[in-house]
Amino acid sequence: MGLRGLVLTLGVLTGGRAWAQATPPGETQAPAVPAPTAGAKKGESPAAAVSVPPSPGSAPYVGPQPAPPPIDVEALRAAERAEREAAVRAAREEAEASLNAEIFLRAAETAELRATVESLKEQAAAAAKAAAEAPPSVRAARLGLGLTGYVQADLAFRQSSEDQINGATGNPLNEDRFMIRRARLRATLDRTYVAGLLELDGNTVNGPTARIAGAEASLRLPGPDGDRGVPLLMATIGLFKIPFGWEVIESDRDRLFLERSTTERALFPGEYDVGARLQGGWRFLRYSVAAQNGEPVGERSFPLRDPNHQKDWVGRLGVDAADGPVQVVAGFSGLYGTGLHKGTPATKPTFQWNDSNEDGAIDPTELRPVPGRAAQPSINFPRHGLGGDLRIVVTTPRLGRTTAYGELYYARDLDRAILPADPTGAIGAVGRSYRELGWYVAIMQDLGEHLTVGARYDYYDPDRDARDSQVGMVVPSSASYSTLALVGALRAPGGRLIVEYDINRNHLGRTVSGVPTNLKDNVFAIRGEASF
Ligand SMILES: [Ca+2]
Ligand SMILES: [Ca+2]
Repeated sequence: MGLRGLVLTLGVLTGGRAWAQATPPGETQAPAVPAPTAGAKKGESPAAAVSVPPSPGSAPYVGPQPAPPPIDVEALRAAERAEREAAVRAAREEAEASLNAEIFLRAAETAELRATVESLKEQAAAAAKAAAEAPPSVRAARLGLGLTGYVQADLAFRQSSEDQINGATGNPLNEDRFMIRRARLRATLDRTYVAGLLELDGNTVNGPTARIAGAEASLRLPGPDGDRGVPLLMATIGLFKIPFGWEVIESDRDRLFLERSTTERALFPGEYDVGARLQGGWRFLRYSVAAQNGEPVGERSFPLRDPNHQKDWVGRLGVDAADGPVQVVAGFSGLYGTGLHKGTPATKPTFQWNDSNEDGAIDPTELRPVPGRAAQPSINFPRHGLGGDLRIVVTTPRLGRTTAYGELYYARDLDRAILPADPTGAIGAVGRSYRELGWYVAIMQDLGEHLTVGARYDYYDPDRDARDSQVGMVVPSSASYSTLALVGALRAPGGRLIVEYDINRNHLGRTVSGVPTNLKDNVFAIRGEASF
């Protein structure tokens, strides 16, 4: 381009000069030649091109030499100059064109860059505006914070509901109602060697209630899978679920059935108790052992407190193995603890009037002295429970998960909610042990991504030695409860809509002839659940 033009110009110039030097003016040998054309190669001698040798046959000329034609030097120089100027002009034009092209290119690039910068500026402004209008993020003092929560709101219809008040407890007998069953907020701390948890619960089961649900502080030794896997050893102190069986420790937000089985609600009411726990796993083995106060949240007299210094020892040893689409969880559990019979204060002697003839007047025979009674001390009694659980989960690609599980409970004087045990010989106590037996089997089936159905049958006998008095005779009786729960759930990542029908069987009713019979108590319930 420009460079080549310059080189060409220089070549022309040097060639021209060489030719001018080789043929000085006045030389006879070289005739006048036309100026080399612009296409002449550099270095080509113009003299060689014009030498004409004499023809061999001609006679030698002996006369005076004709004067050579005069060489027009000025014309030659003018031609040379014109040629040089043309070359320079061409080179300049070529350079100018190249420069113009360069300038045009640069201008286009600059425009493009400017447009890019403007666009980036707009994006930055939009991002800044969005950030300014965004909701505040959760701040935490430590890394590893987790925040989850859910709401379970129920609408239930129960056959045994009556628009009456229970005289003993003062609670309404009507259970056809809307209810916030659980509204939980849970914050967790998850570090390599330290873990923590705080869970709060709100509900309207017995009126508006806000309470602590879980609180744990843990030290842990991570297993081979690191922080996310099961720790080799984790030592926890705080408020946590009683580590017995499967159902007690199952998360409420995972369970398909609205409530746990009757046995679980009798033996471990409320699930949570305060204590210390060691738990962990190695490969497929799982273990958990805890010492707890022995008075769970749902216990009636001293929930989450401890009226005696003995602690309840409870633990579970099990396996959790997965092979392809099949997962098996199984374990044995045991509990040994100490319950308390509440003592009574001393009473003074009193008079009692019993209007036996119902005339509204005091007759001397209706007055009766009631002697005072000394205070009765509280009495401890032992209690224990054993359990086994098995759960099999099979995942099929299209259908989803099929889960079959069951659990068996055998216990003595462990009931703390439905038929509380009190085997001591104190006044007002039952005076004998209750042997409790309960079990359930359940199956759940996913039907695609958004539908799950399930059925569960559970049985609970709070007193296997129950007797009944009929026509003056004591006869064996049953105090058992059984429930068939049928449930269907519509689920999405953020929540579930669950419909459940419970067919309850009990022995709380009496026939007209006085024989214990079923008290109609079926329940239909709808639950809306939202979770994050
Ligand atoms: Ca205790
Ligand atoms: Ca009377």
